[in-house]
Amino acid sequence: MTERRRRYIRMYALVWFVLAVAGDIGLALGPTPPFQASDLASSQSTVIKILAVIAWPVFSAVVATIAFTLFGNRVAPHEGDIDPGKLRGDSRPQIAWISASIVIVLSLAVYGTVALASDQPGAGISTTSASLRQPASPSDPLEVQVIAQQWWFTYRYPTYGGVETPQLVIPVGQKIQFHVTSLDVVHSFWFYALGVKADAVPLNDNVFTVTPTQTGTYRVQCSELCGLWHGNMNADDAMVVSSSDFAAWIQQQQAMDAPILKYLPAYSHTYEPNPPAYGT
Ligand SMILES: [Cu+2]
Repeated sequence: MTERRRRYIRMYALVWFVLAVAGDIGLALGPTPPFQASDLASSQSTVIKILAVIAWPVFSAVVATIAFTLFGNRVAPHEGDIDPGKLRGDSRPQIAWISASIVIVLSLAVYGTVALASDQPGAGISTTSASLRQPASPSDPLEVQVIAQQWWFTYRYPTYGGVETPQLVIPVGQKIQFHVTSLDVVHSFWFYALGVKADAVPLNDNVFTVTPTQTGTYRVQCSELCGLWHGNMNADDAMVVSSSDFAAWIQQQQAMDAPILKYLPAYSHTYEPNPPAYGT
């Protein structure tokens, strides 16, 4: 290896190292995404941070390689031909590249799978039948149904007589079991602050559990292109409130909804589209 080449590799390593370390310090100490309002959201922030810290040095290596290939490898006319080095037949960089890729990909796959499994025990498509439940004990999750339809969301609370509301209000510190379904096309329920996004599919009951940890007013929106007014399918009035405020609110909703409740279909985890879109 010529002295020029050694200097070149040392310079490359130094630039990569500085880029990687500076970026990683920034990522580790910098602000996390502003979705911290639930148990799920905090663990997602941690996962995103760890993935970013691992990915940044790889990204820096790619950028440094492109920069050095473009600018560092130039040859002045008077220098004549130089040997650029060969990868073929040199197993060291090949083995290093393949082993590093295997280690990074496999460890991220294991980490991601474990994090996902521990966040969402029992999540997925529900097979239980729906029923109007008695008010939950504090340890029981509060069931809240999200019904997507062109082009808004409504919410039903089976614990409170199946009352349906256009606004989402949930109590802080209480485990909430969302049941997401749709009346027409595929939508997606995205409650950014809670760190949850769930597909709303007709005739499917998509279940996930989350415990909100901060009171506040939040945005929910549809994140699946669902027709002409998809862009308007959002609301800034989803609220996480204290349990006494929730009790007062749900009582008020029940009183308001009482005259029309009998016209609603019975509470169910899915609803037949009307007119039926499936079969005849
Ligand atoms: Cu939608």
